[in-house]
Amino acid sequence: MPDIKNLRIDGQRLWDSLMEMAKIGATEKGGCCRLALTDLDRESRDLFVDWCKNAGCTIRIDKMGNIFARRAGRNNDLPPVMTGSHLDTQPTGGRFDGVYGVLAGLEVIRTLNDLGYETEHPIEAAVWTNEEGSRFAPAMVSSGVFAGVYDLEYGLSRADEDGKTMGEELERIGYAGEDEVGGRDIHAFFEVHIEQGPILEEEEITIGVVTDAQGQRWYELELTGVESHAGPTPMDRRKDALLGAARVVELVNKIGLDNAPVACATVGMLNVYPSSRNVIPGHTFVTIDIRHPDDDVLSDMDKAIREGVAKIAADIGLQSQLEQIFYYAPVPFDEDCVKAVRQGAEDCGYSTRDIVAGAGHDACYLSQVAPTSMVFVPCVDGISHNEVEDAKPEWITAGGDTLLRAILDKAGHIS
Ligand code: HGY
Ligand code: MN
Ligand code: MN
Repeated sequence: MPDIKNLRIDGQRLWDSLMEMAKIGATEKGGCCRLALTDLDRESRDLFVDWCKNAGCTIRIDKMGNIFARRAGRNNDLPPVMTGSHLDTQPTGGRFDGVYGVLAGLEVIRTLNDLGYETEHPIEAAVWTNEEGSRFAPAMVSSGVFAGVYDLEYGLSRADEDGKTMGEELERIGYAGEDEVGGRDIHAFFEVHIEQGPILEEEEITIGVVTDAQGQRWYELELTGVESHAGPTPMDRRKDALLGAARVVELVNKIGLDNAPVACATVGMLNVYPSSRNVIPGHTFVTIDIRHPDDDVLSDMDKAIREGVAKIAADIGLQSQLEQIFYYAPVPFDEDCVKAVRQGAEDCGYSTRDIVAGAGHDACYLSQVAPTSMVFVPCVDGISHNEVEDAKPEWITAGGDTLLRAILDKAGHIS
């Protein structure tokens, strides 16, 4: 039985599993498009469940479609040590965002099986439904229900642009589970993920020890003016909703820059109505995403958005309806779990640095119900939410090795 100091995952097997999974929803440019609760999401879930069953896991699915693949421990009355992430992607997603954290959890289980390692606590590899918040807003909604941030009815009622709800789509793809969502003890939760930013690669650091995650707020803004003819309508008589949206894009960008260097502010969606060349747009729908690691600054940015939008609407003569649809405060991860990640990486000889997560992750909500931390690995050019998203096999292996160590630190390992 190898000493824990020499324990490593099978990096090639993890890489091969990632490439196999990447075939589901593969896009022309080498990325993945598996929107939440589509047939492709079902296919990826089915593959994951098959692989976990082959690894001797029992499978449980809850009412939000969250999947839990469990490897028994010596004492199954103890709460599990859990790891996991998401299989759903952005429309122009990559081969690693989310899925890496899911398959790294499976790789830990496969490795413990190979070694005949028994742990005191059971171990669970989880898949959280609709982490991305792309097809169904907001993001991380199912880990949010699990953590008690949202109730089940809210979660199941999230609808896509065609009005299809998560509840209907879970039924349709056969992942409307029976288990209650959350409300059970988790001994510790770890999520491994690509950084999705440039820091680790630029500094040539292999493992990011994630100490915190920045908070974020999402808004939906409807601007209503008056459709009118692009020809005879004098410029000073227009109530142009697209002009309003254009100024909002500028406003949001300025708020991000005004709170540099860490603030982020993005308009990701802009729908124009009626979107005809010779009609002055009467209506626009705009989404706003702002983030910051300091909750007070995030509040200041919120205030600047509300005041700025009101002024833009008044200047042009538009009606505006601004709704905040998502918010969570910056997350400090559990010190003990952070230490387990740092120690695990150092035991493997990997370079480390502390880092704050710029993206949202299910771990942000799990941290409300379990001691939690994350493991980051670099990604090429820091690019993610893009089909060219890429990572080096040695980075993927390093994150898996670190995850293995952190899990064993918490699960209690019996050789
Ligand atoms: O938006 C995010 O940070 C994550 O990708 N859901
Ligand atoms: Mn992700
Ligand atoms: Mn993502």
